Amino acid sequence: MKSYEVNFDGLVGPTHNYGGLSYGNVASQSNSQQSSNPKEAALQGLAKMKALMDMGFQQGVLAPQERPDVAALRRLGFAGSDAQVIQRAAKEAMPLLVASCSASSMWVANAATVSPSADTADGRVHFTAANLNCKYHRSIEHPTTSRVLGAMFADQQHFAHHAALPAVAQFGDEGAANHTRFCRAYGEAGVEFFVFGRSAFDSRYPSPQKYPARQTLEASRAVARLHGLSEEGVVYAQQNPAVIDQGVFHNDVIAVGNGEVLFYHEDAFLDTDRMLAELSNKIAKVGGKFQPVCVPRSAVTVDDAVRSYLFNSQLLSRADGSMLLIVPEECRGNERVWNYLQGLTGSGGVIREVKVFDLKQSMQNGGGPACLRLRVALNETELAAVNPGVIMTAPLYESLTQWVERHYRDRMTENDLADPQLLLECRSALDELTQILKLGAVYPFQIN
Ligand code: SUG
Repeated sequence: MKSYEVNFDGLVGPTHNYGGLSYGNVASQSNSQQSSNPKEAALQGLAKMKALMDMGFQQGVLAPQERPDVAALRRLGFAGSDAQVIQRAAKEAMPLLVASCSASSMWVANAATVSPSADTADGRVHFTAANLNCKYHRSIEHPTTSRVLGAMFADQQHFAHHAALPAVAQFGDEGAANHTRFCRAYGEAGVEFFVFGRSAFDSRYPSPQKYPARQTLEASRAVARLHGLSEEGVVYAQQNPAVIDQGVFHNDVIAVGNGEVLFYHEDAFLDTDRMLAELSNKIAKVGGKFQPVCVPRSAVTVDDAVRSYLFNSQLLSRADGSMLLIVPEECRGNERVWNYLQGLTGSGGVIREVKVFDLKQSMQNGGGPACLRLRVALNETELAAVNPGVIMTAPLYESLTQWVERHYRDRMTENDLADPQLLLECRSALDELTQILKLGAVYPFQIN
């Protein structure tokens, strides 16, 4: 049976702004308070989806969340009508209003961890929504994420959904941003690679000194258990705490894997040799031949990686077995990175082509091509069971583009977030979106 990797990209929501909300994420902090352009952000994301679809890849779309999150503000004690809740938050606690307006759900690599049916004990595709509990503005995403994923992958014969892990730092879980799967073919059993930043219960693992390690070993192990993965099908590795302190807040800022290939920076992990040997052995047991591609620090520094987002790229398999790397424009802007990429594609290795995309609106908040997509490996039968409303087609691209043109503002600052009119605009846009994507009622304003 045929199988595919389907990339579901997050559609950027209408409140996209630069809130400076993510301590440890260099771009988010350095662009704090700049004015953003939600319309441009959404169109840049849609252009990437369309381009990948046109290249013959399977492409889907994941809906944004209801923002401002008035219900979240009510839980923090702001009362009255919806407009009053927003006005009171703006007056008394602007940072909380900004957090409740974040369009951060666009970075769907953090929405969930997904295990394909070939790896799981019950032969279903498993999803665990990420609790994202390291940052308040992201911790409020998972209930809606679960409803949206449930509406996209509704068939219980093929899809199993798990609620987010307990919302405490000891089970900090950032979803697929710290998870990669290696396999010979998408429909065959693979090896799932979980990368954590620290251990909550075992002090033998070192922690970063400056910035938070968002993912714990205990969270990764819990997800593997929930998904029914076998011991033989899993490898755990620790992120180098020194790179977290340089701004590598997720492993997908310093490594990306696909098929039998791991493209990573020399400084990405602790105990790298042991990890590579374990990956090689376990991948061999499922019939694959592991191909690590290490980028030396002499060619690209960790700082280059953080600024250019070289590793936050999409590594895609082409029909001839070679691979294509989708990188952000910022890679072309960094001489060392760009030189490295020219050498890489010209070397006769597995990565043969690089395609560049302008994703500046998302990049300025620390979200590159890989952050914007959730990978779901599906066989033909499972793909047929996905809600067809969320699979990208030329007509869907057209209607989403027109929807963005109709509803989105082209400029957003902190002051705009305090405008109660914005809430009405967003709700009417999202109400229409759920019809376009055939999701049913998934947002709090549609349910309560
Ligand atoms: O969680 N930025 C996101 C970026 C997530 C990137 N995802 C992956 N690497 N997979 C974060 O730090 C910034 C929001 C603001 O500051 O307005 C933000 O949430």
